[in-house]
Amino acid sequence: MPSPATSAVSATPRTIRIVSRKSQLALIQTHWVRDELQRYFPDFQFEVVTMDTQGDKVLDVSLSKIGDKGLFTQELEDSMLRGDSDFAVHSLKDLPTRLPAGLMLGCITEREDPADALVIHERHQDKTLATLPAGSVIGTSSLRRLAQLRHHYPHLAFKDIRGNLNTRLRKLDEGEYDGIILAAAGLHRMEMDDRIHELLPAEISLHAVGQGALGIECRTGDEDILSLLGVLSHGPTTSRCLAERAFLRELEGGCQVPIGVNTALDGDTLTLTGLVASLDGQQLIKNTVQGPTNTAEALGIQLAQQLRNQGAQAILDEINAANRA
Ligand code: DPM
Repeated sequence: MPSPATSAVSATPRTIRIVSRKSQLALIQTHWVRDELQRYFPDFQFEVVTMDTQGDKVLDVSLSKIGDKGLFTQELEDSMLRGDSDFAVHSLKDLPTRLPAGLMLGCITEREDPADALVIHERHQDKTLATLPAGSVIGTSSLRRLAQLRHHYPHLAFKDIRGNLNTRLRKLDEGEYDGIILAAAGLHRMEMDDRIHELLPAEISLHAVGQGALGIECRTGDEDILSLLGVLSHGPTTSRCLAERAFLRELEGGCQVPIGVNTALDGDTLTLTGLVASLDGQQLIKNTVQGPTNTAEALGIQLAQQLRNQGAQAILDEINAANRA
């Protein structure tokens, strides 16, 4: 990393307020950002302000039912817009693809492994998703995971699970589920890699848009903050995630629709694979596009249009109509 002396920042040293959710994972992520910035900019002071969001409060309703309009972000955004805080650290996958007026995605950090992972109950240590007994109950509230796993493992049963990572792991350990699906990245950040029983390859589960990366949101055009955040920005992750987010935005999807992606970078070539699935897992509509990294967002839009032509629109219309009903 460049030493603090070489990172040219025009901002005058002051106290910067970072707003965060209170969950253990959210705080681990926010504290990592704070500590990195403090190391680069020792003359600034970084303070963390915590808040609950609707997603933390409404725990008895499935994610797909409450919708995704800033479920985990709105209270933090209001705080920035009031001027009570300067930027927010989110799991990028929780940040809607359209942000409120006055706010922007200031920086995307280097991504962890974006794969989904199976955490299994100890009574099944010798099993995998493929070999679990018929009717075994897998916990997830992600329609994306549900649809793909139903497709590949029709012998399994699925049950909603909500709450932060610690709550979900407790519910699993207490025996309510035979296994649960979580993002490997979250487990890794909480130093719980040992709980990962099986990493799901892209052929089985395409991950969520932005999974494994952090998105830092700030006020539009706040040059002081943007110049600080620049040191945490990761070019390859940014290209991949901009393509993924353009794909999701073009499909107008959020938590309520089973949409998955995978991206790879080879030199200057970006490969984006995307999927729209029907809830019953019967239809998986999938395609791949490739092009130069500097056309990342155009690639996302192109892929969305291709999936529409392959029949994805009918699936999306059906799900959206059911959600409105
Ligand atoms: C969103 C989803 C989930 C979270 C839906 C999805 C998972 C819900 C579930 C939009 N946000 O992925 O299709 O399975 O019940 C969330 C997690 C992380 C960020 C936890 C997880 C950590 C990993 C990361 C919840 N948001 O997915 O296990 O930084 O990507």
